[in-house]
Amino acid sequence: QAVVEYADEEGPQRDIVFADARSGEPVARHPQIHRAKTRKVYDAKKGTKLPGSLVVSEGGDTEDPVAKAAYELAGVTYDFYMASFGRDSFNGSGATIHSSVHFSKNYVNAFWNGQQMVYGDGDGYYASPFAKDMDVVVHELTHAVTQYEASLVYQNQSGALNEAMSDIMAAAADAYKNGVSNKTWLLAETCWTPGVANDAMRYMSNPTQDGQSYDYYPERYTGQQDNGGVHINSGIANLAFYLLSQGGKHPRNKTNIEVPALGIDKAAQIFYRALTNYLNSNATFQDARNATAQAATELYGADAATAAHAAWSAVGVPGAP
Ligand code: ASN
Ligand code: ZN
Repeated sequence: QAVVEYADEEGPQRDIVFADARSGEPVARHPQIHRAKTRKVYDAKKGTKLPGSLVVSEGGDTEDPVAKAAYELAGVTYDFYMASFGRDSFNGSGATIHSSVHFSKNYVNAFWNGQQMVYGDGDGYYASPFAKDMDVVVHELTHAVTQYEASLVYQNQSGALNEAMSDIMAAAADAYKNGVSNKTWLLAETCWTPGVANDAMRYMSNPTQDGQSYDYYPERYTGQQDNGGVHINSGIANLAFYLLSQGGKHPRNKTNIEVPALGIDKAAQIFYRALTNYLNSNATFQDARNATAQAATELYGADAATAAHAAWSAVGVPGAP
């Protein structure tokens, strides 16, 4: 798809033009969207009271490199969602993106709290400031998108799908910004273990490489930790997305299915359409299989749906065909 920029009496405008999957004809979507991003970043000053004091608003600047990163990367995330899906902020109608940095002390995490983004500075050993890592910013803001769309319940299989959508959109945004490379499939590599080169928090092309994630549905975690394994079983869907994008087989030969490569752009369109049109709050992996196959059919036709089915079969999620 292409972004068409022009000006009318209201000022600079931007429309998204997609090629119709069947006819190839250009179709302008969301021509009504003329909104721009609106960001606010706050300093929690190592406390836990939110949001803290305002340090930068839209169009402004700050000397604080962490606050500046939170601001800039919220902007990249907004631009990714607008350019890729014609989506105007996390709620689809221009909501202000609020972010707080310097949350708590030695805090090794970041999160979306239902209303805003919150970033720790890490402890300098396991992690450096999370707001400087684009994967983290897209991941957390995608939790907001999911909240407004499928509203996937944050436990068990629906929770693992919720987590995977956040990782998947982080990868897609990385490709949007930087092109596809091996780093596309690494998550939070910029902030994770600053003293260790070339590692990452998670690995989409080979999820078990992190020592905790799972990559094969029949072996999925069914215990109580981590809300029923939301950050563990997400690897199963992450790997399905990787295989649909890049093609190939299960990295540990759990199955022998060869998945055709659609490329990350089409794979991301398929998963986004599944998230926004078909998944409901208690969706399972089998529901995700069917939702992505349906979305693939509508966007790109029968061969893409076959590829989507193959991707889920490759990670052991049952279903027909
Ligand atoms: N950083 C974590 C996440 O977004 C925070 C959490 O566990 N909710 O998944
Ligand atoms: Zn998450």
